[in-house]
Amino acid sequence: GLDLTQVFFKSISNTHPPSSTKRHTKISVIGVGNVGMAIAQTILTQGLVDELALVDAKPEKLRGEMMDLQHAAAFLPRTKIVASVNYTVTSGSDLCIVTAGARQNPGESRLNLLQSNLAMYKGIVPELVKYSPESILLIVSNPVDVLTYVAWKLSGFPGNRVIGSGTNLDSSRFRFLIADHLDVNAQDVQAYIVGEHGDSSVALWSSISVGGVPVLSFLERQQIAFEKETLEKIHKQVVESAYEVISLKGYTSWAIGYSVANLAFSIIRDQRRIHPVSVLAKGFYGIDGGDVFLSLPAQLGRSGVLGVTNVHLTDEEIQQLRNSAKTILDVQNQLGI
Ligand code: 6V0
Repeated sequence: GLDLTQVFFKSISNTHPPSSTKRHTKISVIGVGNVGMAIAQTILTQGLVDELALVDAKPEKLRGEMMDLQHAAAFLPRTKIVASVNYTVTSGSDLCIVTAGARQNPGESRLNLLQSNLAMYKGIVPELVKYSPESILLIVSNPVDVLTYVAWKLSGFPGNRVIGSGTNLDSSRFRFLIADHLDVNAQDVQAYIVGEHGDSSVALWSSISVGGVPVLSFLERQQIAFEKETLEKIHKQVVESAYEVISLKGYTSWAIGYSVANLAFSIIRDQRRIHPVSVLAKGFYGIDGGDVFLSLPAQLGRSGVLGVTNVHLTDEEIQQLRNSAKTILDVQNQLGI
């Protein structure tokens, strides 16, 4: 019969040099729920990888989501999209993003999800390691800090290759609210929330700046009524915002999608940008007492975590960070892994 491919490409293939030697890049997303799909679609819009693999426990939903994304091919940078309940499909991934797991019901805390998600991770992480032994693991399921520790333990990977999305999302919520308050662009607001992704997170007030202007000292110098109260309200709003969105729409998806795709970009494209993400924190900022993952401003690149920046913390901030570490360690110690 007629080989359409040959007919179509006959005249073109001879005039082009052999295809480039550019490395094939691949990301796998485990769990195609609200969060996994928001991440997957944002990655696609960025043309970040050559191949995107999706895995979920529900084959029909998985196939439906794969087809729905594939049907957008005419509007997107070219990306091969594959999906299976079998982990062979993830083979050779540069980055594996895990979003599988139970999510919070309205009013439920993140820590409450631990037992069911722990059992799930015992099934997922060894499979990812088997098919992509050189990959970087990026953990999103909650409670994200403890599950990042779990993934590190189960994978046997070095600490620099296991990262939790951590307070990257909290920090972007923080930047939005500060920007909204000051009527500036959120991209010009530098502000970090560190520690646990959740109720004990720590806002680093002393390092907030807008367009290079340190906010706190500026306000003090200008003798503008000190806005500490407003700022504290903003942090409280950040902590409550996930609960609020969940009670309103049932889950969160768009902001976590963009925030994780942004991390994936920094890693795959070796951007060496600094993100507040969950990393092996033992030894930093006086955190001791055990191997604990929590968010610190970390530099990310092609080999994962390149380092942790030395932000100046006030004594109060250091104390809060240690308390946050203790909250996570207390949970971890009950895991028995
Ligand atoms: P969802 O919409 O219920 O999706 C979860 C998906 O996981 C479903 O499609 C399930 O079929 C799938 N799944 C269940 N078990 C397995 C398994 N063993 N293997 C593969 N897939 C499986 O939940 P949603 O997408 O809303 O949330 C996913 C997780 O992300 C939850 O744990 C959330 O708490 C967490 N989030 C973390 C955030 C962060 O900032 N780190 C932010 C938002 C949500």
